[in-house]
Amino acid sequence: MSNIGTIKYEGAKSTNPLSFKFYNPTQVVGGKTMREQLKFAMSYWHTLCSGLPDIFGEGTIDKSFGKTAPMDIFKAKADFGFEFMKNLGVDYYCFHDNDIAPHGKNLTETLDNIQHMAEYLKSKQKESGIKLLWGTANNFSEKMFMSGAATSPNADVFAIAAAKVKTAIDCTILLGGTGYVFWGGREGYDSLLNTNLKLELDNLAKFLTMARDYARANGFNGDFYIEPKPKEPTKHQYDFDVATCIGFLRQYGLDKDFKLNIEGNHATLAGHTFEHELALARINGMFGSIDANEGDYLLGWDTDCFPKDVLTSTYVCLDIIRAGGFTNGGLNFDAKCRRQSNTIEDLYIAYILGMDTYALGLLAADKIIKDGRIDNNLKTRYASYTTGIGKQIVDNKIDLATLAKYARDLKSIDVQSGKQEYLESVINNIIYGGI
Ligand code: XUL
Ligand code: CO
Repeated sequence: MSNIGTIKYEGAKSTNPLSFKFYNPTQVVGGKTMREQLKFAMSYWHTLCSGLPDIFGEGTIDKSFGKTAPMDIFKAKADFGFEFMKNLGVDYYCFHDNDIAPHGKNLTETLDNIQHMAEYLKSKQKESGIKLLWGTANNFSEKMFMSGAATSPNADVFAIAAAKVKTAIDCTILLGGTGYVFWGGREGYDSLLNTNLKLELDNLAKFLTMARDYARANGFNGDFYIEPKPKEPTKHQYDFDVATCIGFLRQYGLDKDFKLNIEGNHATLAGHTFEHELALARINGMFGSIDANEGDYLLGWDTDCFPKDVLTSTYVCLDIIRAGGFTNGGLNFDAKCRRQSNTIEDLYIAYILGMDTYALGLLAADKIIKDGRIDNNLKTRYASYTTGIGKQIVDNKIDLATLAKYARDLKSIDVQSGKQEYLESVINNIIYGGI
């Protein structure tokens, strides 16, 4: 345990690193408190498990929390995690099956350990009021998953992955989780020379369908999420981006039960902005949950940095508001400290950074909406579709030949400026106007 106590809101003038400068949980923004709007969640894996290794070196922080026996270590992780969330006022958490319990000698022992620890987490939830946002299964770390899980060429691996997902779903239901995530892990390929693309994609859909049917039959009425990511670990991940996932889910009839868990760093790896992915999910009714983190402009992989970019958090919050806020989803910090930030104090400060960044984003997004200049410009830009020929197009009341005749009779055409720089200056004005 650390000796760091409750983190309080002290305002922007505070220089206390262990205080919120902008996140004021009880402050009402857009009709709800910041706490209700942002629904912050702790990622179990980064926060309680990762010792911060990189490919050139071992971990720099010990996360065994002073214990040596495997089960004691995992209980201590949970104890620390719940104290950490309570101190920060983080109301939710997310976990993979293997984050919460030690591996056993075989699959059955491992699954029993996970079930056992889920009971322990249930008692921790009860005494703290903290809730589970979503659960998932780690079907990518162990050697047997080297060629995928649901898309493994080996049917026994498919079965083991199914057993793990069944237990992870059971635990999610036990803990009252409102979401269940599938991040593809190693569901993808490196070479077509050894890959049966059609069978792998069909199998992936079959796997998700079985998981959906099992969970629904056992009382899970939350959302399933696919978490898109274009590459890493494989060269071609099947869940490349939001558009790819939506196409896949619709093709296999899964779009009624599945939404998307959208991660900032995954979006940029796919060559998109975070807000592009969110907006595309929203307009397709698939906006679910968020893994809030960011990449590093100079590094081309999933660096999982804590969010610090207020412009991005502003655009993300604009989209959350436009989606009507979170329902079953929330804002999970799928983020880790840099390898050199290897103290518990760094961990607190990293969450404070992330929470303040999103508080600023929410405040700015609310101002942008109330200011109205961005929305009004958008309305004016598309005004030609609200009357006359434009309205007929929108209402499906016109055909190609009639349009062609209309076009031939046009005397002049005036396409207005897109005013991008003006709009960007409005955003700067709203965000930084108070400096
Ligand atoms: C990997 C990643 C995962 C998922 C859950 O890039 O984001 O941690 O969020 O499996
Ligand atoms: Co993630």
